[in-house]
Amino acid sequence: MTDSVRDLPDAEHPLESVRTRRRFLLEASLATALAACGRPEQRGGGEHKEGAEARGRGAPQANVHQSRTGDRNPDSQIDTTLHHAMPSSSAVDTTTTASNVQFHRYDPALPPVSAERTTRLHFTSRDANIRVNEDTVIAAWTFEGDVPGPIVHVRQGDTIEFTLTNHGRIPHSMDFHAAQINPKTAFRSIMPGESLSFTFSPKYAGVYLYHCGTAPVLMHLGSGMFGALVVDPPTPLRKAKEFVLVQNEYYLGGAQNGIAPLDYTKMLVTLPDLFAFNGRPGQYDAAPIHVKQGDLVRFYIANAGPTHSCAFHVVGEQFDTVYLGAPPANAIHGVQTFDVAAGGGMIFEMQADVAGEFVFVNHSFGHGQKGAIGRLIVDA
Ligand SMILES: [Cu+2]
Repeated sequence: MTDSVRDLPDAEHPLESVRTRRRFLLEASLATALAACGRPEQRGGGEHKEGAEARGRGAPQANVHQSRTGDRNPDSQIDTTLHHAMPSSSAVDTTTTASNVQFHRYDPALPPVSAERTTRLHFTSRDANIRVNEDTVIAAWTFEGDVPGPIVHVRQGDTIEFTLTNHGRIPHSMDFHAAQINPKTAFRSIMPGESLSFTFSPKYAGVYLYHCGTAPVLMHLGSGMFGALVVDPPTPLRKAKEFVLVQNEYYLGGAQNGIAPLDYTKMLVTLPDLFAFNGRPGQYDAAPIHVKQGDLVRFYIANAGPTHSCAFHVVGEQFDTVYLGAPPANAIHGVQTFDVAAGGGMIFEMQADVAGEFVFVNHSFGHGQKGAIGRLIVDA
């Protein structure tokens, strides 16, 4: 039970009757479920850094490779069982303190696309303490130790060979919104120490969320397990200064050693403490994004939520083009603000023809005020 609900006796808490029923089901089923999972096994080999490897173009087909333990958990209902055993907040590692956790700015620049047509990704899921601003360090669950996880950049029709290795303390999984694949196998949860691999080929261009899909998804998304995958169309869009912004919400529990867990009960209430672009509230206000006058600026906006939308707006500018779906089609022009749904992604373009300082913001202003805000400096 977290600080925020500690003052309510369990029996009086509105969620507690649900929890009591769940606990009963848990106790009846957890032992069976864990027995079915067997012992975690470490997958050998593999690379731990994002990389690319040419495999020829061919006609890639979505494909799932089971790890050696994979066939023991073919039914994603295991998630439903396991999630009852989860804590109501991410756990704080009390062997460290917030003062040991340094801030780093998350680079919003879209990395260049590889010349190779096959991208091999090996992500680890792992716990990490992240300083999100001067006052706040969170006990996050992450892909690759950061929030968001790495920005991935490929082209439509490329092959992505993906492996997840779970270095966390609870089950995790991976759900790529750019994939068309059987989620019951590819997006299933794996236990700590296990790996799973699957292959897919993005059918459409755009900016797509990826996230942990382990139940309750709200808790895993809300604890930092998300990132963005940018898919270029076969004919590249016009040359531009390109930036990726992933919006998310934070729901903070009571800090221990200055480190705040993420609080599931607050996530259910859906009143966030903080909003952020790329995991750190206001980081691009403190250290703005720079372009030159005359540049075409392209923002890839993905919204991790877990709950609220992002009314993306640039003060003093208009979007010449917003791609609601796969570019270069699905374009609307002359747009002041457009809502990117939780779990969605859209591409926003503006010609930086006026020099100055332009605030970009979630124009649902209570949310902008809580950190979904930054500055674009157009240098003359
Ligand atoms: Cu997870």
